[in-house]
Amino acid sequence: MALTTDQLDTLATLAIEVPSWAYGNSGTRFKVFAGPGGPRDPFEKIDDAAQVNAFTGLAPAVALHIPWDKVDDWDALAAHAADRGVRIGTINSNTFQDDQYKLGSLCHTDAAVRRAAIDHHLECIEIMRATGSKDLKIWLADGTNYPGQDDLRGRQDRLAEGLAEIYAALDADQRLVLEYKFFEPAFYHTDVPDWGTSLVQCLALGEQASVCLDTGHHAPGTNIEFIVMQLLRLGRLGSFDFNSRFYADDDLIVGAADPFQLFRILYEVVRGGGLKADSGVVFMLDQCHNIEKKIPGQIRSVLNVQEMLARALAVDADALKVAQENGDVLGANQVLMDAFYTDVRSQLAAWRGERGLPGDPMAAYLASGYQEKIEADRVGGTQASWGA
Ligand code: PSV
Ligand code: MN
Ligand code: MN
Repeated sequence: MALTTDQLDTLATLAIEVPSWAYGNSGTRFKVFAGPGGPRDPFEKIDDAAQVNAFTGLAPAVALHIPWDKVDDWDALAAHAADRGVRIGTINSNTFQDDQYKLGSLCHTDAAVRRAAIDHHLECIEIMRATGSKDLKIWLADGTNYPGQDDLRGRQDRLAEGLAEIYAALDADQRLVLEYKFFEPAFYHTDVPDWGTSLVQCLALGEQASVCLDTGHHAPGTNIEFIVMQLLRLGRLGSFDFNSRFYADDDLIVGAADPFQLFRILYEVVRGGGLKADSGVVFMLDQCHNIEKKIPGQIRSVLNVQEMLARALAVDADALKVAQENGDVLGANQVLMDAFYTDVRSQLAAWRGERGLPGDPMAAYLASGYQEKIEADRVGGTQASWGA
């Protein structure tokens, strides 16, 4: 089964946002292994991200995390990105590393802490204006560890209030995407634990708010493609944070743990129109490379998404529809599985060649000398400081 020209054209629309923090050193709560050649500032993170795009043609945007990526001159950072052939993507806020947020941020009982958290988001919106970013992604570490620790409903009301003030500050062409996560760092309850809560909060805010689905943020066994279908159906799937997991929020390379799940998710993306520009769906990675080299780790990730999307595009939609309408259970399943088992690698390699890209981006990067150069030149890289 080979991809048709139309399918290959659709595949060419794939644009992935890579996370700036994937290039810095990261680890678990046990240890951060420092990798030689780590970027020393956000400019060097952009340089590294630009390599991923140069070798794959798949990653034209870089998501930033504030304050990790704070610089004095945002114009200079945006210009640097443009010079390297990429742009600034989603701005991720961060209300999880300061002492004042120990008991929460937007949901905190203390109005002064909530004010600080809202102000941080207003600053992020200013950064979006300065860098041309269109999306503000909010993930809150808010939650409690013990039953009775705080009033669940009061926290939800305070969340709604804080989000409304942030939302009101958006420009007409900017969006707020609200990410959910069912646990961690809080272990009894999380204030935005699931897509339903995120959706309810977004619906109250308005059209410019939608849900961010991080593939590592669900209980084991959750049917994630169902959630993808439902959010696309409602026009509220704002973005993905792609990664893969075996146990918890492992943040491993997307498609590494369960390629079939990635296929099923991407099939629902195709089915639901999520590849169309007007769908507004942003395909972001949220990964940490704790033991492998970062740039090859990101190259592998974007290639995995591309390869699995190619297989999802290869599903014979007409045959599937006929089988489904005839109640042909096994036939319908076989149509899907035929596409999943299609080896698209050599076709994709040839297709890359036609577009002036290396047929094997990983090998080309490893042969380019960039890795050796940064390992020799850069001393004292920054730490992405994130293992959760
Ligand atoms: C939280 O686990 C999360 O998925 C959020 O997206 C954070 O911003 C990100 O991880 C940091 O890696
Ligand atoms: Mn995430
Ligand atoms: Mn996460």
